[in-house]
Amino acid sequence: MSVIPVNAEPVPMTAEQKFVFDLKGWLLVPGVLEPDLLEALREHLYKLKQEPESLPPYERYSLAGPAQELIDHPAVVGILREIIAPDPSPDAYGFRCESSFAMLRAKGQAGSPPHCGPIVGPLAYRVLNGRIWSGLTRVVWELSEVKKDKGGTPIMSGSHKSNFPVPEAYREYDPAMYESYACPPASVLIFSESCWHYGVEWKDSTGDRLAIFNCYSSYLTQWHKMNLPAEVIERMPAKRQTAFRGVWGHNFHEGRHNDYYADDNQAL
Ligand SMILES: O=C(O)CCC(=O)C(=O)O
Repeated sequence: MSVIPVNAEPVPMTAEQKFVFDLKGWLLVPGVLEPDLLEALREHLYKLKQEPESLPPYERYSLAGPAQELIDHPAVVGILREIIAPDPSPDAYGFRCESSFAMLRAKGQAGSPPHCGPIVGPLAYRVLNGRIWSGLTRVVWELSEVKKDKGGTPIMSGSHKSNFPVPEAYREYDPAMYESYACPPASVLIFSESCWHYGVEWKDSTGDRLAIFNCYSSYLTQWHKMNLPAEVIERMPAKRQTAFRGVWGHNFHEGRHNDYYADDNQAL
């Protein structure tokens, strides 16, 4: 895939991407961000990590400033509609962005040991009638080049729908079991949190790993406690705001479906 402008129409998920996502539990879309946006994101992230007071308070978040463009970037909207939920109306997304963090990882630093998210219940991965439900989905924007076996977030492909518990031996990092990837900066990695994955040590001495980790679920489910103030969401376009709405389906009392964001309809 090539660079996709922020104002482009969402790129539909292809049949091949759907096959790969279902098979492995993850998908890599290389080099989709425009160079100017990439630059702005890298600058935002360094400020956020190293001099947050240089940003206005409402921009001190990995979902604010230029990073708010990533929430519904056209490179991921088409995919999220397929693996989480279609838009319930033209003015609302079917997905919610429920948490986010920025990563600046220097050579020698590592993240969490191998782990996975929910494997049963409403946030677990499943497929029915050809429709994917990736209950808890991680979208990682890689803002630095990632070299194979030198960093990134290796994933145990297929573990999102394993029928047997992952043996103890594979709950430690094993490069034969956890698949690494390589990509240029401006790429996006999308994976089911039900996959085992690993915050492996960054081994590249040519630069830090800069990445933004956003997490999504349906407007009907929630894992993470919301931690984004309303003053940040207020600065977003109306449809983007719906990614932060409350978690419910239908209000029989008011005869209203949950397809809007408002002061009294924010995720908790
Ligand atoms: O540190 C990393 O690369 C992985 C972060 C992680 O574990 C997660 O997204 O759940």
